[in-house]
Amino acid sequence: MGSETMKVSVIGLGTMGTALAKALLQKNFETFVWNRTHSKAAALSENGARAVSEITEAIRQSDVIVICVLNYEVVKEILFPFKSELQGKAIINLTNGTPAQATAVSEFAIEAGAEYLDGGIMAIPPMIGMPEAFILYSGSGKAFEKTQAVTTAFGTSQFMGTNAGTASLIDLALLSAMYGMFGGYLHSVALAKSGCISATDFIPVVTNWLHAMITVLPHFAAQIDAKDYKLGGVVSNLAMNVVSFENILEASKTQDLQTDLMQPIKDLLLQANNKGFGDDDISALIEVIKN
Ligand code: FVH
Repeated sequence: MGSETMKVSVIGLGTMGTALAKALLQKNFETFVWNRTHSKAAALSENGARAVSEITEAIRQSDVIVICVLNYEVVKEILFPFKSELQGKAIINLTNGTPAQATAVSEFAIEAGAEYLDGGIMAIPPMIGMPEAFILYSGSGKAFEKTQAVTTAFGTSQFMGTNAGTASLIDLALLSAMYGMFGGYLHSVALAKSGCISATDFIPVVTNWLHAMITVLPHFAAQIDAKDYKLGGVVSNLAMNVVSFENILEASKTQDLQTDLMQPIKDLLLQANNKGFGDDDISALIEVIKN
């Protein structure tokens, strides 16, 4: 179905929901919008959206329901009372949550006779509508096929399979990588600034370093998949990293910095060292993280 024939409702018009609705309007979808705070829906009328004041109306008007709200508690509050209205609809839930929450909403949708697609948005609102906006989906393959014009309007999509929880899992995995990098970066800036190097001057140094370290990840990935942390040759043995961490912690304390971000990594490295992974690459730390 093309954008000229498909009606889409967007439920939730926060920063992200508004960007999603605008992307649909740009592609000429007939777009219905509902938000708890009605003024946000009314504001989108200027862009051609059809603001509705009742959730039931948003559901009844369209074949495709996009929901993007604060969390899954809100998703349930909004959708669960209208189970009988959802028969035959395709639901695309782009709210951030856990795999278990995605699975629970998927089960509800299937019982209601709807097709359910769970999505993880790996982009910020200004990117929506551009190819750089990468969105992971999982759940109903039929819904993914049927709504391809909609998902393409949002950005670049990747279908991760029929387990509704997979998109959330990978979303959270990618966010973990991001928060780890942000946390490490912020600690590194605090150290640099304690030596009177401005955050701006530090940028080329730190970004060059992070780019270089990203190239080591495929080496670690091969070791992790093989459970052989010497595979391909050890580049950064774990025992040596424990010592580096002691230096980071000691210097940070001397510079009067909190070490709360870094201390847990040192503790995990020590655990791995004590378990006999000292001669292995630092990728062996995954054996401790896996519990
Ligand atoms: N913005 C971002 O950078 C990230 C990018 C990746 C994906 N996330 C996830 O998207 C979901 C929505 O995020 P958002 O940025 O739109 O969030 P807000 O601007 O804070 O809007 C929240 C919307 O949720 C509505 N809402 C909250 N509580 C209720 C409730 N009890 N009943 C009904 N609606 C509720 C809120 O309504 P209102 O306050 O305007 O009335 C907004 O529509 C989120 O999962 C991110 O993790 C965004």
